[in-house]
Amino acid sequence: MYENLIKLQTDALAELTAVADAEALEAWRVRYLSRKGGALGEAVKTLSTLPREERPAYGQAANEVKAVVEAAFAARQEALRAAALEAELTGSAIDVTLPGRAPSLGHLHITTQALRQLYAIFAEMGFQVYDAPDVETDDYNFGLLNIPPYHPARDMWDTFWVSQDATPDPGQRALLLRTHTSPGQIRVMRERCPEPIRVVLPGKCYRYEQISVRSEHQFYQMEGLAVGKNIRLTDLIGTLHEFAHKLYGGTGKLRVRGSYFPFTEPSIEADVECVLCRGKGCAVCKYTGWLEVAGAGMVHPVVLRNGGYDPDVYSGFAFGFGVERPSMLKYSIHDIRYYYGNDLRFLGQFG
Ligand code: FA5
Repeated sequence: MYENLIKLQTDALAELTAVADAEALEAWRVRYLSRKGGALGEAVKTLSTLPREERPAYGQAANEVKAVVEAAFAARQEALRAAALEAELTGSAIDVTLPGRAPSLGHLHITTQALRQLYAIFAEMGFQVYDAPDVETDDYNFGLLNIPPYHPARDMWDTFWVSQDATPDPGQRALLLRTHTSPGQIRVMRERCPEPIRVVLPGKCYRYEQISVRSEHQFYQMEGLAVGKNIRLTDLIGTLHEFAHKLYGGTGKLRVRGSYFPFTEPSIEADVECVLCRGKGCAVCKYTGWLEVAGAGMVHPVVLRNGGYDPDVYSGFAFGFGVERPSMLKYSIHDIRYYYGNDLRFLGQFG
């Protein structure tokens, strides 16, 4: 055997046992097995300096050393990889006995909850739910409700216009986002005439107005409409009384005041006794002891006729109120802008 090869094999194997990580292993590989300048390659090169007859034996010995050293390298590499894997598995072990993190569940929006409570209250009084569109014509939102073009009462509802087509009848074609749920009155009357009607019409309304703690440019209203023979103002007041009693509890004391809406005659506004101070006077009711809850009245004969009902035979009542404001009172929410700000810290309180 050739001494230089034996020494090379002994040194290489001894150094390999001392190799403790991948970095040291790579340095070892470069030192012994690298094609350029590796000790083994250099030893093989000395072959050409030997006498011709010694070369086959030297070549065979060099190959044997190479096989031993390469096998030792592969074994060390595998051992280091297994050790690294073991360390990783034991170091960051997952404790499967720990309790899991519960995924947070969604829930109904505060407005949806309020709407459902209102549906239930009115369902007990025999009111069905009727859905009408958000995008309306000028005619349904105003004209057919007895508010013709240029009527000053239009100033009561600042409007988002969607289109204003120049047609022979602009009132008919101009599109807008409904400013209140009242246009649904005409739709349901035209659909059901001459049957009697008892419906509530919930939905989003849109107004081009200054946003404040009490006013949003998008908010929900709920409309009520009853049409039939011999429907009277006392039926309206009784219905509002029952509604206030069920929604606000307590004595549910209700009072009505004369008011004005172009589509009702007579028109009233209904107030309930303040739910917070029970009529004594507080900041929420502005020290009056009363809270306004709804605009209402007997359906105007013009509106009944526009819906297809003969006002000499039929009569009806209608009312409309905001959906957010009652829940603001119930939960003492002082700013309507929280409702649609999508802040989960607010919404999550009503799960
Ligand atoms: C109306 O919209 C009438 N259509 C109601 C009505 C229906 C009267 C049927 C007679 C017969 P008013 O503009 O007052 O009325 O609005 C009714 C309610 O909607 C208000 O009392 C309030 O609770 C709510 N509301 C109105 N504007 C806003 C707003 N910008 N933000 C939040 N709520 C609003």
